[in-house]
Amino acid sequence: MQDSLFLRAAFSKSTERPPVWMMRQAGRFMPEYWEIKNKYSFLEMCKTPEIAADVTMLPVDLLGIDAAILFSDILVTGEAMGGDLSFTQGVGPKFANPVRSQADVDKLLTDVDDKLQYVADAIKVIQQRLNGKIPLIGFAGAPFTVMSYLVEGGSSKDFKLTKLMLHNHPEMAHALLAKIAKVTINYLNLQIDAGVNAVQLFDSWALALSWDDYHEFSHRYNKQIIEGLNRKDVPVISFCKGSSVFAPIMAEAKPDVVSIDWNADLLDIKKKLPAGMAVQGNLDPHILYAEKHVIKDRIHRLFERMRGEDGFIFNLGHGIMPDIPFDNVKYAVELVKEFRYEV
Ligand code: 1CP
Repeated sequence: MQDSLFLRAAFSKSTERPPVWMMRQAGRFMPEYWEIKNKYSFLEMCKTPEIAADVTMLPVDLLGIDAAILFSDILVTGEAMGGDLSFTQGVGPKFANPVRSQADVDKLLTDVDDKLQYVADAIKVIQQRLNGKIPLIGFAGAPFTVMSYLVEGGSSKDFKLTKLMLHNHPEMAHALLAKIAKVTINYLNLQIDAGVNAVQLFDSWALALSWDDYHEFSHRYNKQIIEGLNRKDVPVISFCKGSSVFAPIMAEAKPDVVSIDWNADLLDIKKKLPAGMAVQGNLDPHILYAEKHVIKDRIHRLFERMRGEDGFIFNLGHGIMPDIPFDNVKYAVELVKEFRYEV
């Protein structure tokens, strides 16, 4: 497994071409996903190991990607801590009991490994199905991003209540973030013990934060988490939207890979990181709506830019949108897999 393209690239070893996987590769853009989704609720899918495994395998079988990602969600930690979580089609995730006061924070549980055991069970089933073919990536939400859903009670455009808590009640925000961080360390270690080959920390909404707030309310906890992992030979990928600006700070937490949004020039970012730290990214997912010649041109441009660089995992700058045509995603994966640098 350590010889796989993905793990070699994650540890900045040389590869004949960049490995490819895509954030949200198992999801609504796939007709086969809907065949399963129409029969179960989203949380039932996550909590039934055989179904989670079926969905994890869809992009392995249909797209031929170089790494699988566990089918679950970043919000399962918030649920395990006591959040009343539901996912409704067209509405998205909701917490019916948002965290708005110190009493709400105090009520949240931190000893929740038992409640997340279904994830370990799913990982074991998935690894049997993968049978050593490609690595499996586990993941968790970063404390700031998970906090935003707990405080807002769902998705948000401006994170108004979350930022008000940071600014008016920083001690309350820190108490909440510290609790989520503790749960996240245990949760990712549980995934590592169950057999994932890499882990990714998703701080999707860090871009909402100012430079100082990012240090105080996001980076500090992400660093704690990365330091708390029993990494062994499991690489850690740190993703955030906002990484074009925050990547050098993200690197201080010492992940093996920094996953970059699409705003930055990937090579420029890589040069700002310590030697031996890999990058992942960073195609604008909207390119996958475009015509095939555009997709080809942009992927080849990115590869040309990264020519000669070890430690490059091809991915999108953020997740695949649900209405991106499946054929375009498949075409992009095939392009990457056929690519070889000409000498
Ligand atoms: O294929 C994969 O990537 C694995 C499964 C996966 C992952 C890694 C899912 C399944 N969710 C996630 C992570 C996740 N969930 C993130 C971080 C990545 C990102 O920024 O895209 C975030 C922010 C969430 C929260 C979430 N869960 C949303 C976003 C809402 C918002 O605020 O914009 C949504 C819609 C969900 C539900 C969900 N999670 C996953 C799927 C396939 C779905 C859709 C469920 C359905 O079919 O209705």
